[in-house]
Amino acid sequence: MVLLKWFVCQLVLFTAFSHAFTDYLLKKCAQSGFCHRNRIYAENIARSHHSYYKLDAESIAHDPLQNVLHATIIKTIPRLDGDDIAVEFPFSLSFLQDHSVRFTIDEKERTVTNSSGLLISPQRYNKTWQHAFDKKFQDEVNKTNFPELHFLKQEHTVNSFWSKISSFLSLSNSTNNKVHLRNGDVSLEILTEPFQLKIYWRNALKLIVNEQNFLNIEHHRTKEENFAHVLPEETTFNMFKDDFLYSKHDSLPLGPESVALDFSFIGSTNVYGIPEHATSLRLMDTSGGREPYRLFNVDVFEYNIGTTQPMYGSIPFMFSSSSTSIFWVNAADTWVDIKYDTKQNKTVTHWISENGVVDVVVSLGQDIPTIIDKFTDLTGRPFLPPMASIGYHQCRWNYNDETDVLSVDSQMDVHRIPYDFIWLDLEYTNDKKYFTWKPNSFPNPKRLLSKLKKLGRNLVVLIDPHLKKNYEISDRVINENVAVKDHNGNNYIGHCWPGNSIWIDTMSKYGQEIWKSFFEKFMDLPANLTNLFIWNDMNEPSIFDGPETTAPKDLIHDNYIEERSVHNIYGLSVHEATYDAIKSIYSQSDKRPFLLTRAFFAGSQRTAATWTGDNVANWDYLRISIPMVLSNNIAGMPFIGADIAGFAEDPSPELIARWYQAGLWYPFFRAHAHIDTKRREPYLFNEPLKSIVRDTIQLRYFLLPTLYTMFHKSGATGFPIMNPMFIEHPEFSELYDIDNQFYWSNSGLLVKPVTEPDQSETEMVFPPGIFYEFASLVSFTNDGTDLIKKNVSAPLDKIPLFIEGGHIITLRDKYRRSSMLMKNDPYTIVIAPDTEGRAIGDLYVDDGETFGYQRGEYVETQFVLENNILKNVPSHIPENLIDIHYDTLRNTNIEKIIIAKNGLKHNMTLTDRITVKQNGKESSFSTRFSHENDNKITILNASLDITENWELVF
Ligand code: NBV
Repeated sequence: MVLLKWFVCQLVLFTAFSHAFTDYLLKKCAQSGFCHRNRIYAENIARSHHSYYKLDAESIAHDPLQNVLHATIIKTIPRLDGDDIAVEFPFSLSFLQDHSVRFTIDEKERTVTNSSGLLISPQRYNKTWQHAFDKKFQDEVNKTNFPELHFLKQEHTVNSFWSKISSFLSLSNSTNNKVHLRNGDVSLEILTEPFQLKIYWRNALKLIVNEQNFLNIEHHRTKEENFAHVLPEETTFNMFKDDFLYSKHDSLPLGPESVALDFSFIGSTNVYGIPEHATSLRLMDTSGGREPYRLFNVDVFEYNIGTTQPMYGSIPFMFSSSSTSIFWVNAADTWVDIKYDTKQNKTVTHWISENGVVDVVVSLGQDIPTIIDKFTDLTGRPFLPPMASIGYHQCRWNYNDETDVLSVDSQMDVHRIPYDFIWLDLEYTNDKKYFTWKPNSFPNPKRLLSKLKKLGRNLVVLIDPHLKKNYEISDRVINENVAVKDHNGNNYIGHCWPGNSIWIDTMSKYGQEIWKSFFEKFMDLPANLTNLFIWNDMNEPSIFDGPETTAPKDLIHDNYIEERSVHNIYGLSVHEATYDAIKSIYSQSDKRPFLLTRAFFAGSQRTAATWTGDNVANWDYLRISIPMVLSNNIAGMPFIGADIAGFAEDPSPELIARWYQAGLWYPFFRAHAHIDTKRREPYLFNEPLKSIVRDTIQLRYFLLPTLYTMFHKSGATGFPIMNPMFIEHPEFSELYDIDNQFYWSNSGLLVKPVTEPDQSETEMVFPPGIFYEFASLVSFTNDGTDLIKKNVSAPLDKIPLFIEGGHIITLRDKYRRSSMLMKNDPYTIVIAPDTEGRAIGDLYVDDGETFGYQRGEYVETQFVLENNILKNVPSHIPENLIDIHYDTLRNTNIEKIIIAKNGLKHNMTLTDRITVKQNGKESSFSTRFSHENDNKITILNASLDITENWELVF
């Protein structure tokens, strides 16, 4: 019996971990030289209270041309003989146009003495910003290392001592070791000894830089000199070697190079951001021996949940609930420690990167959307995806051949399941050689594309940056000398899907051109075929025989740059080069590209969507997908989803239903499955599952006008699409760690997907106000001033979904096979008044596929309900409306109006005529309406054009 119990226990344990990622492949902080050294340094400094870094007050100067304050930070290494070593670090500080503060700390020219054979640049890499910042900043600053962007005007000068920098800064009370600067609502103190920055917003202290004195820059020294260059608080662990089993061949040509700094967020014990991690939305405290969060792009098949381990993408952007953010502009391997200090109401964070420079942008504002707005202004707005790409994507590893694809295509129609994109994974290639098609399975890709095109459907194929050795494409890469090199300068050869492979170096301009030329040939299609798009997988890069599943850090990129310095932006460079290629190939038709990338960095949102990688078909992964998608949404990269219903393993029918119901809210809505799983296209399911999934996908399609409007909003301001509760209601601190319930942008749609088995109801939390159950518009009111919790019904065929009073949303609610076929459909609006009888809603419409919107070819309008009058207030109508209307925008009429009666101030009674005021004239139309229940009135035959001003009097 005991033995049996033991056996069962082992079995349970084994199955529990059988699909976990093999942890031991990845370093823990204690196994990573620079992470461990900095943690130890921080621990010792916290005890010794020493500081070795001061800013030389005499060195402060203002560069009027660049509008940058320059100074020198000096690190002094004490020596017993009194002959202290002083190392100089140039410091710069500037204000961006939006009043964000940017500062950098570099190391003065590094001369490498034993340069024999050194193939890499010894200077610290300081160009990450060029990849992360939006192009509009690039052009302005190409001439300088550290861009000035835009600067403040002189306000007033108080202290003449500092007049040399006063032409752009307003200074007050400056003393020898303290400089005060003011710029709009932001003010700043530079403390010189020890070096520290204090940053205020409207006179409230928000952030202290180097409060803990964790600033540490491992300056250049040789192995021989090292002894004299180490501070008493430092350890020399793995400074010149790496003894981690999988990376022990790292040649570490420049020895220790790390940069580290602490930031204390004042007045907040909630911090968010730094995706990608499979953890809660509110970041965890990592003190007390826990692992720091790590940002290092790696391939983590069946990743572990609840850990701070690195994943496929990295966005080094973090903000606090007190609306203060930091963007750590560094693409090297990075670890972040977080310690919440509830006593002092602050959060101490410690950022550690393996090399590069300190380059930080601090933004402050009145609320979190402002902070995200600033971040996406700097790093670029999320691209406006083609309308079709926010529909449903059907993917699988693999659809085997043309017949298979076309049969999925037609079966979806037979079963009335709309979809827009079908995907071809790895196996469509000829022997895993990208830019080729398997000849017997896909003999005629053009034929396939033109068949899909008939219903407006699209095909995505996978193209990865690893290229099989010895074929036309890889040969060209080698001949053109644009392959990534090993540390000896030879073309690096690693193992990936095709066997021995080389990697395209898209960090090189010429490499990008060569990459583009491959697409030009591969996508050489008739002009009317513009429905082929690309998926860049494995671009962390994933390397099977590489350390930690990725590239050796001593590989060499263009310009003698080590992989170590640019690791987290390599994936970005791959997908940007791919995007540019597709854009130029489709330039004739002006089509917007769609592109999916697995690896990402800050700035990836400009050109690509992403997903949460290789999850598993179980409830834990469904649950974690929500905070993961939310985290990317608040970090400027909203176009993300998770594989539905789990990539690896076979999901149960219940899990499938619940995953689609959750996935419909992901901005990127794609089903995907591992090659070893059973087929699970939705039409294969038995009832009632098939109907549940079909209704869910159809609901997504009905909501497309609202979702597209959200994408537009996000493209203008970075506003999250899956939007955490605390962003909409920051006044309730209880919402700061809620990550299983969320809003859809600012539409008022409030959802709590069911992520547990066997549920017939679930508990939701509601702020004050009136809430309508979406399908029935049955309402309830929270008329208190606090949050309330309420159980809501959630049987398997129901999504707990409400619309908050005060909102109007727009639908196209007729079933069509694809989004393109909805273009001629009229709109339906749903009005959910607040307790005062008011409601408001935005609608953005363009052709859904071209860049025409950038030339003003779009309609933007707002519906406003007040005093029983519904107004349409267009804010943008294209000049050439008539021309484009029938051609691309198609139907702009509202046909159906659904009103939640209970929220109306005056009890509305429907007469059979409704008055419309338009162009100073009054008319009325007789209505056909359905009075479905006491809560809902549906006007069925309105004919109101969204491009015109009108008022509807109920
Ligand atoms: O190309 C095959 C898969 C793909 O289906 C998946 O979505 C990617 O995340 N790819 C990874 C490579 C291998 C996965 C085991």
